[in-house]
Amino acid sequence: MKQMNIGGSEDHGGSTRISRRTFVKGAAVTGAGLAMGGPTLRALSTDTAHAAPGVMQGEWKSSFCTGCTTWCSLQVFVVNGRAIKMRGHEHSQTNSTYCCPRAHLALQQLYDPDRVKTPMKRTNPNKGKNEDPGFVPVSWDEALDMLADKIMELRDNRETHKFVLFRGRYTAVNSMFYSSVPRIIGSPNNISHSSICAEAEKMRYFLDGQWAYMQYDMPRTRYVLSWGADPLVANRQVSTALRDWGEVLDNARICSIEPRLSGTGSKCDEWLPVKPGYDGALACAMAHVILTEGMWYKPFVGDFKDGENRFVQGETVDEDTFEENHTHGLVRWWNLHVKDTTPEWAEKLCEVPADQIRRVALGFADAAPRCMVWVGGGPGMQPRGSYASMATYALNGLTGGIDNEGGVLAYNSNNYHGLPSHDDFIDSIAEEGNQKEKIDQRGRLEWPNLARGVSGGGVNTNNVADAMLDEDPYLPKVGMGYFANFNFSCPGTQRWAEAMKKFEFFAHMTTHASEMSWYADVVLPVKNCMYEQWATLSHSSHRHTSAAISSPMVDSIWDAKAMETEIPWMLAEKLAERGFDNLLNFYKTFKDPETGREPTTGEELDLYSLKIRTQRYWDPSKHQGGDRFNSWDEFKEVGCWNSDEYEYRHRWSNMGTKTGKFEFYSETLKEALEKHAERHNVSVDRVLEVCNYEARGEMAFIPHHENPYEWGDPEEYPFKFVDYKSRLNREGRSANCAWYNEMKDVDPGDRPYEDVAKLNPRDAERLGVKDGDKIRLTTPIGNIVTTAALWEGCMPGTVAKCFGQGHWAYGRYASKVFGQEPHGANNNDIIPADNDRLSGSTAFYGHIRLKVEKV
Ligand SMILES: Nc1nc2c(c(=O)[nH]1)N[C@H]1C(S)=C(S)[C@@H](COP(=O)(O)OP(=O)(O)OC[C@H]3O[C@@H](n4cnc5c(=O)[nH]c(N)nc54)[C@H](O)[C@@H]3O)O[C@H]1N2
Ligand SMILES: Nc1nc2c(c(=O)[nH]1)N[C@H]1C(S)=C(S)[C@@H](COP(=O)(O)OP(=O)(O)OC[C@H]3O[C@@H](n4cnc5c(=O)[nH]c(N)nc54)[C@H](O)[C@@H]3O)O[C@H]1N2
Ligand code: SF4
Ligand SMILES: [Mo]
Repeated sequence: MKQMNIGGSEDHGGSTRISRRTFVKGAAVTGAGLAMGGPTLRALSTDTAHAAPGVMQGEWKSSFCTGCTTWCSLQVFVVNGRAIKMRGHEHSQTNSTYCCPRAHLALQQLYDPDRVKTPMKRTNPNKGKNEDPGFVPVSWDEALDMLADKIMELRDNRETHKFVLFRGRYTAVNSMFYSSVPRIIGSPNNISHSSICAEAEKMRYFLDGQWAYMQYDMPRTRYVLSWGADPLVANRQVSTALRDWGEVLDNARICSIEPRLSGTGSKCDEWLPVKPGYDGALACAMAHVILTEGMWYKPFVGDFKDGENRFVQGETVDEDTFEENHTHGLVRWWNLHVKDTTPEWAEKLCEVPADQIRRVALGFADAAPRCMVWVGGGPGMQPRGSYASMATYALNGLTGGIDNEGGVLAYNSNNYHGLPSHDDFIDSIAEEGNQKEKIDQRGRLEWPNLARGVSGGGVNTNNVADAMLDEDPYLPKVGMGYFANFNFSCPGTQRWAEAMKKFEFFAHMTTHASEMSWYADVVLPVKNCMYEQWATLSHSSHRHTSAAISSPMVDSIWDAKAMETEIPWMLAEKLAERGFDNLLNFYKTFKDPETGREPTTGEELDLYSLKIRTQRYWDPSKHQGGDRFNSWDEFKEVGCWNSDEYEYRHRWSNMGTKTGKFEFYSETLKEALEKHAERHNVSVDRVLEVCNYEARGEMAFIPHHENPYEWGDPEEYPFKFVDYKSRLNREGRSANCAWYNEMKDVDPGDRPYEDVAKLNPRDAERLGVKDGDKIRLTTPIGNIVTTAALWEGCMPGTVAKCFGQGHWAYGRYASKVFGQEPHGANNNDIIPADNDRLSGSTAFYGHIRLKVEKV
């Protein structure tokens, strides 16, 4: 009944902004006038009669942000067809009017003079880093004719599986392109970037059934362990965190567990500098303290039947003496591992002092259940990282900080309406092609990729380069890529430089020419989906989901098309001209839900697919909860739908694991691993051996410490590398924004216009390196030259450097000389390609040894 609480003072953190937002929401509910906010906004509105002198006249338009996986709902101030300012969406119950600094960079991306302005084709048949592609402008017709011919050749030769579609970021209608185009053509190869993104963190699935991102109940929490995550800078609640953090600092204790002083670390109570790769030991030691001290949260976990705590260091416990409530396997976890994981044992490994481990563990448990471990990619995205990722997350189970006030919550259920199915448009040629093994080798013995517990359930993005180089299972011939730049974003970039040469034909759909475009045969300019087309994205934070739409709100400057709708429509027309009309017929089923009209152009498909996707919000006959709008026009005006509020504890004993409980001994992982082993006719131990884990036997099914697997001999490569995201990174895409360079010192330890590597002053002194010196960082796979910055926020023995710069083929700021010389250096040139094979995740941390030399 939240919607009806017009002007009420809901407890969202006690700020007055709520009442205004609720007021606006109430207006939508009752269908009354859609007021666009208070007097200040009115002065900024199109209502010229009320505009204050000197105030720019324009309109706040609904949009969302693709800057990171937070996907905030945003608004854009548009004046005379130009976007000039960003803010959070006043109608969202999630980030409200807050946005992070990266939202503003989106304006510079939109108006970047280095955008691709028209389709281009390659004139130099040779491909390679040192081969200028010789791009020349072509018409859309010519570019798509070339692509359609290549696809028809695959169909004629019955080798449609040799078509590959790479996807990075996307919008909520992506399946109509990403899933449907390959399947209708006849290829199993839609390859997303997920495994270079966040799969290891999702190993929480094997404890609580969530193969998903999480939200965090910041206003109510009393203790935060920010673990290999930097919530004020990265991760997936940034705008909400920026709004709520002051309150969290007032009400809660915050500890940052990271090898470097992060943005969040500089705004917290305590920093636990953990040696890279030893998070599993630290987490298990905390669990040991919580159990031996009898501090677990009994209403969630349960207790000894007679109330006597038998968790004594080194002693096994009879499982029958303990009765669990909403958890499973606590005593088995204790007996197999945690009974021995004392803080003193962990200190030797992770270098965090034992008394600090003890104190933090007790403080954390004392706040239970209003406490949370906010697990980021740090502990998990490492070879063998799955088990550390699970170990850090297990503390949420011990303290009941899961699905509870002040704890870790799942996302609110997604309320988008489904899109039409492509099943009726798969012909026999396509069916045959779709049966072929996927190019990324997922599901093979050495690639369990256990997304959602399924053997081969998750993608293997970075392995595609090796698979192509080995032509195993086969060599793809025709590729398309959109919103992706694996030549830059995947560790071991050298492999992609070679692999991309092997495509007979590659089409890159992009706003900016990039390293991947360099290997393309045609470059297709796409619209910026935040401003230039119809689109939607949704996200959860603050116990709500909000889904916002964008629209063609600015005057388009270049000849660009919408990536997931207009371009595939045009391709479908070209294929139909060549006698293959299945894709076009499929898109014709995307009828306007208001009028029943079939789309006749790509623009119409763009609009109708959005209307279908959001139909539950604006069509009362389809309503399934949350904000209620009475018509498309009414929804379009507001542009943002909010779900009902998240209900605490609804997942307790209903977790989506095999037992329905929070599993400290994971029956769910056991089943998944056994199925994968069975598929290959081997034992689970053999799977673990092939996949480079230390665990054998029952250890395979519990969170535990594994020694990090490292590349490079410690004698030759004495340092460890700490890679992380910049506060200004819009993933790999913002480095050509002037503001990015100018304001780079918003990252602690960084410098404007520089791409520095940070060293602890004590290490630097030993090496004779001074601040500002040029240094070479060398790992077993390569080296980069960069500028040294001496910084106490870097643990001795480590080198910390932001990911994001070092583009050699982006724009005028990102590259010194386009196509030749980068500005700064790409971390992925020195990060060896390795994986956490259970999750399928690419490794970015823990395994990278390096040496540092003055040049
Ligand atoms: N600013 C910004 N925010 C973003 C993005 C962005 O590009 N820029 N991208 C979005 C995307 S796509 C994603 S997937 C999410 C990812 O969100 P996160 O998973 O939170 O990713 P990172 O910020 O890379 O966090 C990894 C952290 O691990 C730390 N770390 C490195 N090694 C270790 C280690 O051994 N142990 C521990 N404990 N920590 C370690 C690093 O210092 C870093 O802070 O972020 C999203 N948010
Ligand atoms: N070392 C290191 N590597 C990382 C990470 C890290 O933290 N450290 N982070 C990883 C993570 S979490 C992720 S998700 C990946 C991301 O990596 P990718 O999925 O490869 O995506 P990006 O590099 O963000 O951008 C891809 C390309 O999209 C194009 N582009 C830019 N703007 C737009 C637009 O508005 N629309 C369209 N259609 N195209 C556009 C440009 O060609 C750009 O190069 O990188 C991963 N790589
Ligand atoms: S947190 Fe991410 S999605 Fe939200 S405004 Fe910042 S960059 Fe955009
Ligand atoms: Mo990501």
